[in-house]
Amino acid sequence: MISKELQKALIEQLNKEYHSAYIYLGMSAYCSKEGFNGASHWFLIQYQEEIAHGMKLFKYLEDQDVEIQLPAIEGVKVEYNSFLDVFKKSLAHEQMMTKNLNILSDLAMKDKDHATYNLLQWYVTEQVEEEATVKGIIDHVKLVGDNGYGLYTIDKELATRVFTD
Ligand code: OFO
Repeated sequence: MISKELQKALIEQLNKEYHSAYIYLGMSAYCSKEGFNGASHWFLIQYQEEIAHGMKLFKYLEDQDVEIQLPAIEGVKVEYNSFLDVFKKSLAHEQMMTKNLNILSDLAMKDKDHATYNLLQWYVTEQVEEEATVKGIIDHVKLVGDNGYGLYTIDKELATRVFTD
């Protein structure tokens, strides 16, 4: 049985996963508007991944007989300053998610809730990959600066991303 405190925190995390998806949908819309169709596609895949993260948690909560609550998902912005800015904001968001997941893991560990701890480690590992990928993109964008052809090439590469989980 998951403790009440942890149940509440997991329900909040569920909302955060869907909110993340929504944030990425906004980022996708921004990139599309600016003509960065590859980046728009990349964020759309990111949106799908966050939905999958939410569904994984939703299924776990159901399996553990946690009473599901679905509070409102906060609205998001669709305006950013630049190609670089949108990826920087994406990284900052993922770093915040990593912090949350670490707090949740601490809570599961304190409760000696091995099943929940184990589930959370999947998310923690996923965060390492997500942060590294976004950092890599930021590095490339910084390298090309305002060079139009450079940005075009990065955008083209981002268009090749496929959905993995
Ligand atoms: Fe990218 O965050 Fe989900 O977990």
